[in-house]
Amino acid sequence: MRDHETVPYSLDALPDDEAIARARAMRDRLRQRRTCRYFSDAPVPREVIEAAIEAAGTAPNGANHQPWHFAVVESSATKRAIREAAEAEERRFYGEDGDNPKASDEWLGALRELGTDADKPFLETAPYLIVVFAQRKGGIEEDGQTQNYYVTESVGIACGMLIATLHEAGLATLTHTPSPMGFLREACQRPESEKPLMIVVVGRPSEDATVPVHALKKKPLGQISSWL
Ligand code: IYR
Repeated sequence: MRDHETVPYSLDALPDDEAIARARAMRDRLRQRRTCRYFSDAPVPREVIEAAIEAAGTAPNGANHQPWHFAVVESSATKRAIREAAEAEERRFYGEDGDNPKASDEWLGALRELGTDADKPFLETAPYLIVVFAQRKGGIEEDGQTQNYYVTESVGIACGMLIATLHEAGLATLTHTPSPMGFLREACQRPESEKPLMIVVVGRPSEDATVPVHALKKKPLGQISSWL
């Protein structure tokens, strides 16, 4: 290895049975997570959101440039503006604007089991929208110039850690990806060099919240893994 500054790294070694039990416990908690489309307006402590973003900010990423920005939207006016712009895009996607849908028949067919449509009331109801931006450039100093690497992969992993932490805190989330979503840059006052990646809607499920049965079908271990 080339010369570079280091500090020691160690982890407490766990007995095998404890390691297995912890991995299974984490798996079982994550199995409870659902993508939620029905939110209450019950408030959520800001500190939970802050800690979850800090957790996301520990994600492995290209050259440790940490190419992400999390814009937390709590203002009703901004939430309304995002809802209106997102619904306009979604009406075109689903063909609810009177034109042919932008989505293919196959795509619309795949969504049928989820029951989604262009209506996105949760964008106004939920207490927080975390709009996640990917920084194509900037480096660790956010100088707007330095090249970033593996940006989508890095920000994707960070989003996973964000969602897992929010779930651990007893909150419901929805990853929402209106397409195209360039409007989020203006709504969140972010620079041209940043690419909006997704909106993570955060809050408590409404009392009458449901999830589609389709979402409960998880591929078994034998299907999602192979051992070589
Ligand atoms: N963005 C649209 C469509 C949509 C697409 C996929 I793939 C989903 O898993 C869910 C929805 C919408 O939010 O309705």
